[in-house]
Amino acid sequence: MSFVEVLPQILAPFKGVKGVALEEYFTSGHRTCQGCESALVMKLMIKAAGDRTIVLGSTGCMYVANTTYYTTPWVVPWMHTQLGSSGSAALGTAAALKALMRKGKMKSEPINVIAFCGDGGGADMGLSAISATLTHRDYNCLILMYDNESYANTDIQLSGSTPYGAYTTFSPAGKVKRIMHKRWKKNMAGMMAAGHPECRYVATVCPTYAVDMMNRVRKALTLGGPTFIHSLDPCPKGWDYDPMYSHELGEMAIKCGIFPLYEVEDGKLSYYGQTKYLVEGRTKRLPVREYLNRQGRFAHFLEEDIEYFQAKVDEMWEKWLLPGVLPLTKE
Ligand SMILES: Cc1ncc(C[n+]2csc(CCOP(=O)(O)OP(=O)(O)O)c2C)c(N)n1
Ligand code: SF4
Ligand SMILES: [Mg+2]
Repeated sequence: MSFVEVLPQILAPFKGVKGVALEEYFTSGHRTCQGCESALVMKLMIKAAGDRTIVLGSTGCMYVANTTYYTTPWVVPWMHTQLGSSGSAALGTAAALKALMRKGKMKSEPINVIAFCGDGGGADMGLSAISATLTHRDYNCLILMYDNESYANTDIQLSGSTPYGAYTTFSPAGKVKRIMHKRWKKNMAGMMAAGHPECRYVATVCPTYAVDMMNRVRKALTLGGPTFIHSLDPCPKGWDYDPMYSHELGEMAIKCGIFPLYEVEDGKLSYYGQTKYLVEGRTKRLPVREYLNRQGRFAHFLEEDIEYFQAKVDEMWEKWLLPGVLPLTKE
């Protein structure tokens, strides 16, 4: 039996909006909320990947609202997988393709495998499966975690990715206890980058910056091996704002430095987009106040809560060994 190496697809970066492919593979037929940025992530992700792609989706809004009985917006092969299993679904599919090609049961060609998960399914429930997949250098698969900062599909419960103090159905603000959720958000991309030496590529993205986002997906797929992308997706329902402000909130999250944009390729870190300007001192970080005030989930915040939030973000930038990426401090 001869060994067949399954090469990744070579996907050159899109050069600006005009260079973006016109074809859509996530079309009409979904029932996500108006202004849902996670749906936009799906659309951009598959536009970037192209039609020779298999998409695997773990349970969550992007499964449930996208596959209402007999309807789906997906034009490429798509499969639902269990909530915590985006990692195993990605690895299993990549391994199956490789085996079928090795046995001559299907044509040997590069096929993208992308498994997506929400923050509940990825940063909490499926963390071990994602971690395991990122140790398998021999398989080409991308795991994309779309982070709407809650278990949204089951009515906005708190996840490890929910920001400090946010109102969720598990952390409602009350008269006795104003702040129910006192933990800082999990650092998912930093954790994946720092802890998985076999993982070729980790990136953070935000769909507000669509071309940048698509080019990170294209780079991950082109590099091959196991790769991971974390996107921050404003969610009008969970974050409680008018859907018309989705893009604006994404932009503010980046410009406030709450969610730094960076990529780690074979262990080498580089910042990009607005975050690069912040790191280079070309622009100043916006205060978090307006970002918080624009969202109903922080409506119970008093001045001291805003100040605490700001101090924590300042710490990410001023004290962390790699600003916004690695929460270690030097002696
Ligand atoms: C093992 C398991 N536990 C609980 C559920 C119920 N459930 C379905 S979707 C969902 C929320 C998932 O949250 P997240 O992964 O963040 O995706 P989102 O809904 O926010 O898009 C939950 C808890 C389930 N489907 N499977
Ligand atoms: S609840 Fe949030 S993530 Fe879910 S469909 Fe609505 S906007 Fe999208
Ligand atoms: Mg979620």
